[in-house]
Amino acid sequence: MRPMRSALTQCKLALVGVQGHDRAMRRVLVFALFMCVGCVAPPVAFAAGDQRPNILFAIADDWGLHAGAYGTRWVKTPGLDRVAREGLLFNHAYTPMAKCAPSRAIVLTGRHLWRNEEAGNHLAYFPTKLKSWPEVLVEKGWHVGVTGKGWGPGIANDANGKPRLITGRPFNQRKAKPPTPAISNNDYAANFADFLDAAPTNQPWCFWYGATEPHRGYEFQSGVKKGGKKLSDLNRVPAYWPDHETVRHDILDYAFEVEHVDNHLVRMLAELEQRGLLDRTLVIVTSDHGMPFPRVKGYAYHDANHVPLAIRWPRGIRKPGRVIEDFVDFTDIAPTLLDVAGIAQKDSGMMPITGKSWRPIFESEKSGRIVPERDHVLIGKERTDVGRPNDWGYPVRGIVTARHLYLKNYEPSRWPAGNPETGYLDTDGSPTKSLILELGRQNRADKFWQLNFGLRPAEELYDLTTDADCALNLAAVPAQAERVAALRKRMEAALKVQGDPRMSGKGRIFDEYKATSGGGFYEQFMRGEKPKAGWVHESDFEKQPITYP
Ligand SMILES: [Ca+2]
Repeated sequence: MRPMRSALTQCKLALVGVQGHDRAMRRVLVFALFMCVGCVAPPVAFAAGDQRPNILFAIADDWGLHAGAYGTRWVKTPGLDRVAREGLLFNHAYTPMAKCAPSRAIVLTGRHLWRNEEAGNHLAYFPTKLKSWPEVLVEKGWHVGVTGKGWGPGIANDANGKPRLITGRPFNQRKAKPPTPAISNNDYAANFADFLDAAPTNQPWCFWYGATEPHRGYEFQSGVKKGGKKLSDLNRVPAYWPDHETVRHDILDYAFEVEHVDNHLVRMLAELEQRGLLDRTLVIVTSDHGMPFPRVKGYAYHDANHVPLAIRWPRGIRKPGRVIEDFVDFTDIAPTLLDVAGIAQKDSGMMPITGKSWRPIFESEKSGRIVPERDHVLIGKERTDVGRPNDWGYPVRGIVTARHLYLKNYEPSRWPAGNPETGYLDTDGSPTKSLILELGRQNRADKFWQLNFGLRPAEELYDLTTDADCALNLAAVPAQAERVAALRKRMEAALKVQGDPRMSGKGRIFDEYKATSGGGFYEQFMRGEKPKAGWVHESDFEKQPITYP
């Protein structure tokens, strides 16, 4: 679904009143004085003077861990690669929830989905009490803007029912002819230039670049026909999909859209360089979650939650060019940005933040593991798309360590990808999905259909060192029983500390929150009505009941 594009263009609210202007001005003057008396600027930002950076936050839609900097041969990403080369590349960055709206809510609040109430779901009403860091920056006098997709899909209104500018004031006027009709006509980089033109010179700014690629749809075979790629460029296909020409095309079409995202990033970096702003800007490049393919987007496997992350900030990052092995996640973004903006969490008006600032990583000179306690992340999911009876979700919690992924599925009798008769709505329609569904119709024991659409046991365990694709569940192997119990215990202890409703038998609340659209889909469909689900294909709806082997 791409509802945010239209939602954003409809959003015509003016920027809310800029406060704290005088304070920002005073800081600029203090900094100017500091420079005038002949001091050399300190190498890191957290020393004396106003070194608050500008912030460019680039977040793609559904871009997995595929970039030149990560060794992917079939996608060209000079923008991300440059940010990594001249900054930091994170090998273990995760979203705790691999679906657009709940993932972005975690980015904005610094709190896991199980602490974000309705915003833990997809198609959600964003609670008024959850303030976002862009809203805080606006209050503190920053110039804050967004192009493309901010938070969504869902509804974020204030207490008076007025739409909130949760990621800043929209800059979407500039359009360009896209490389394929499936790609947005938003000229993101030109809109960034408009934003910079509108930025006052005496205050820092923050820009959210929310590309709507590589979200589906794709122009089929555009990777080969327009991107100059070859099917043989793919060195492998993940073990959970068939290595079929259709799947290879689908992956390369995704790659072509990734390159579109990166092209605009390259232009934005050049724009900053040309204006002499690049080195005083903190650039973060990431994605809300993995690929919009079966068993990835909307799931809780490694490829779903593992995201690209590169950060460039010459004034705040020591010894650029480092590769970081610490486990970091999206709850860390809010505290990091408040930290670099010089805003204490207690002065932010935000609900208590779970994550921790990346400042120790920025200021370290080490590569590899830096902060010892960053040795795992917690992940999970509640309701994503509609389509199950009673608008139920598929609740999961999990823990990722350097060696393992452990998952607990709380309702294993439910269909993980959504009900078959209602088109497996938790998985976007795609050539890969259609192919695997067809394999399932020919044989319900087909391993690909089972892996992508079949029922799951209550617990899953994967050894990431031998099975990064998470295709071989070890949870039922007797030799693993102790490990399963230890990971479950560790995960549940951490979730209890956070007050996760699932840990106190109140997890049903996530199923009871109303969806902003599509609620009651299953019941309407079963009554013979034709509720809309534009993100799947007509052929995704199973006509025959599933006879499970
Ligand atoms: Ca997304």
